[in-house]
Amino acid sequence: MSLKPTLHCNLIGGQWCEAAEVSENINPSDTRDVVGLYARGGRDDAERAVDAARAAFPAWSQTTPQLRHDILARAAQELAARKEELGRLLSSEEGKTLPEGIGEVGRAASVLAFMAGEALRVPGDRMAGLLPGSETEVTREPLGVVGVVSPWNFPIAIPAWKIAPALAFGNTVVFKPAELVPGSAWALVDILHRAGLPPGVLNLVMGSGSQVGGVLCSHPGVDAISFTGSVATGRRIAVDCVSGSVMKRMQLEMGGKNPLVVLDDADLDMAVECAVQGAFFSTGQRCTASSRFIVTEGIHDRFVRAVIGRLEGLKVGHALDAGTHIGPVVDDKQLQVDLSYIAIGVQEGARLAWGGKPLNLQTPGFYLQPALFTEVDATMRVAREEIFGPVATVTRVKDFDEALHMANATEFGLAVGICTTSLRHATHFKRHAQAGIVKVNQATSGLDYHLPFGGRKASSYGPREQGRYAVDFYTVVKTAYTSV
Ligand code: UN1
Repeated sequence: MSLKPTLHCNLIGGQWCEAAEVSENINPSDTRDVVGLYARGGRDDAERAVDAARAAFPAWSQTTPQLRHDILARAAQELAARKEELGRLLSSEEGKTLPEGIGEVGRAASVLAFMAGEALRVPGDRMAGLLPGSETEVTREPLGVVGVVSPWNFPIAIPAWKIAPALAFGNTVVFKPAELVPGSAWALVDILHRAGLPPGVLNLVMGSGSQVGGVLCSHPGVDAISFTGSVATGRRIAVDCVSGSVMKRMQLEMGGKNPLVVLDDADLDMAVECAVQGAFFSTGQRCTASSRFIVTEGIHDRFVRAVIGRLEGLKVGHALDAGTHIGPVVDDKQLQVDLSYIAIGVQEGARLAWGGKPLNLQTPGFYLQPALFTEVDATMRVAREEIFGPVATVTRVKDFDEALHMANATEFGLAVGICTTSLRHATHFKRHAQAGIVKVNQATSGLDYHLPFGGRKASSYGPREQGRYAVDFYTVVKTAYTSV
């Protein structure tokens, strides 16, 4: 038996390839634990991967839907069968709790199974043309090479919901996962590769955003970019995507500052569950997390007391420990961001009603108590800027109208929620919320994989991800006219 730890390589043109550098995948629950060693590719690797994806495209785009279905369905089965093992890997590298990690792998398997079916359901239209005898057809074709750039907070589900539709509709892919979580990405690619993808159809290049991501967004051989990450990176990608000779199609999923409105008539227990689940589980590291609780006067004090009561019962700890409710922050950089915002909130005059302290536990990790700010004015930075950690603010409002206005008064527009028993208010809120996703009596985060996902304003750019709507991004429409 070799003592040398296995190096997980990039996949380029069907070959597992080493790279000039190697990175250690560190467990945020215990920084002494190296989860694995992963190749760290550079610009050359990315360029070779784009060439391989281009070369594979003509044949792959002509494969039958049945073949593409079968490969995705096989991969879905393996992923589902290995969800405990891969959930452990995911939780070890990202820090979400084991049930959350296993749940995410299960979700990725469901995405693959759903998208396998979508390969068989590519829609089209046939209509009478306007000239005598003219027949028209509207068909959809694959785009070409898709660059997938994914974030660290959903290390397997987000790659799955970008890669699976790309492949289902006949595109080839170069995939650059987030540097912090190469393990889940590698496992997903390995499974898809062994499920029968021809060489070059799916390429994996682990490496930095500036090098690998930079090549994908500027290379004329890439037709489209699907990205999830920060607004700042999204904007840079957008500029790169339109600056080259080929203007690339883009799907950018970025930040959120998602409100949860709680009205006087809400079921208090339900509102507290929605708030705590939406804001603090998965360590608040979800672009759909509720970070602004907007609460009407009559329920405000009871709501705050009950949320604090619930937070008191939550254990922050090692992601793999059975009793843990909230895992660590993903890394030191993000922890420092969270702590700096907590300090900013205090300076701005908000009241830190609960938590917000870093914790020293048995294992060295990036542990942070969830933080709840009250007496928050909507103009404060903690109420306006995305923090991406377990930090939420409570702002008191007079009535529903003020709550709705405040919910919409943000540059973001991803997910919004309301807790109410009033059909009138729920309906009005659904109609007037300026967001891609509206939840009534449900946490803002946690989404169904068969429904479209995406936001408005600074949160998103381009067509929706997921469900049947994925076809709009991953195919290009052709309109044919025929006279006989
Ligand atoms: C969820 O809330 O279940 O990066 C999914 C994110 C989103 C996905 C959220 N793109 O947090």
